Amino acid sequence: MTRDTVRFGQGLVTTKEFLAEGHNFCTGCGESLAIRMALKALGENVIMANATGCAEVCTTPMPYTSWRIPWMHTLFENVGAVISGVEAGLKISVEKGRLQERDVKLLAMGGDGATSDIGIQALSGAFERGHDFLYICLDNEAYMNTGIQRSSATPYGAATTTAPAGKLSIGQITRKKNMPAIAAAHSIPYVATASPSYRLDLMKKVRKGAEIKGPAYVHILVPCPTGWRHGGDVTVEIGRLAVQTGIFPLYEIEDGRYTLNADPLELRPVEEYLKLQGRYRHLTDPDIAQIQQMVNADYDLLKERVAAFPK
Ligand SMILES: Cc1ncc(C[n+]2csc(CCOP(=O)(O)OP(=O)(O)O)c2C)c(N)n1
Ligand SMILES: [Mg+2]
Repeated sequence: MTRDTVRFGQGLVTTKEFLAEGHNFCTGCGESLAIRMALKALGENVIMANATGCAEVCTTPMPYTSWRIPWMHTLFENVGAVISGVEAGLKISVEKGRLQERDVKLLAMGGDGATSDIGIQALSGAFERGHDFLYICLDNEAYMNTGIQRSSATPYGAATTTAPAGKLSIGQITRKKNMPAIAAAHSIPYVATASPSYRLDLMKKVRKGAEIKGPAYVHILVPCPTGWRHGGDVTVEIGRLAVQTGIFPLYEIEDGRYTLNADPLELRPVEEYLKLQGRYRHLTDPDIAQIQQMVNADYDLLKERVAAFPK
């Protein structure tokens, strides 16, 4: 152990911060927490590409940057293609003898919109070609930096500016797209879900994903005080409740095999999670009962997948 490291599970993690202070993330932003943890897990030997979204807008107001690692901004839709190019370039450099070896990790990051909507084609291609990189989706369940518009990751019943709740509408009327399952369907070696409320679990998964050869995908649910309409002081609690209610279970999919990382013996009622957030304030008791049923069914399905691969 040196002055720059602290104990982390069986190993060590740096005390350095790679996302500098002075950024413009909102108070209590779950995304900024997740980024700090992920970068600590990876260390400084990393090249990162970042799709347009809160993480980019809040960190690089001209002429400043909060990134203490090599970082590039990509379009909203093409971070999967850009990281593919970086990886291919490094590979050629090794093949041509300009580099002895590739000793740098590659990280691509995008919001839920950049990942599950507009960037899914570029990401799918990168997975299919088998580039060696880690992709992190920071899922705050809407297009937040542009004004809380719904995405395909917005959950059923949540109010957004483009799926508002009212007399005739419950808000979002579609189900949340299952992006981890879509990533796993590419037969990539590693897929996981994570939460900044479970920080050691998050950091282990990020490190594992970056170290595994080939594409890896880590989907992180990040509470958003502005878009979800909750206080910045309950961000971590809301993240924990998402897991404990079964709304956002923590699991890994390795070569198609599912493992649950946190399996509460009894799930807490979804109402405990929903009632802390203004985006769900309009829900009636029957609406909440319906969401409870959906969550139970999804959780049962996940457990069936886990049970298919006994340890
Ligand atoms: C082709 C294109 N369409 C629209 C935009 C405007 N735009 C920038 S970021 C964004 C939404 C980002 O949402 P998400 O990926 O979920 O990231 P968040 O802001 O929530 O972190 C939109 C609509 C754009 N930059 N490019
Ligand atoms: Mg988003």
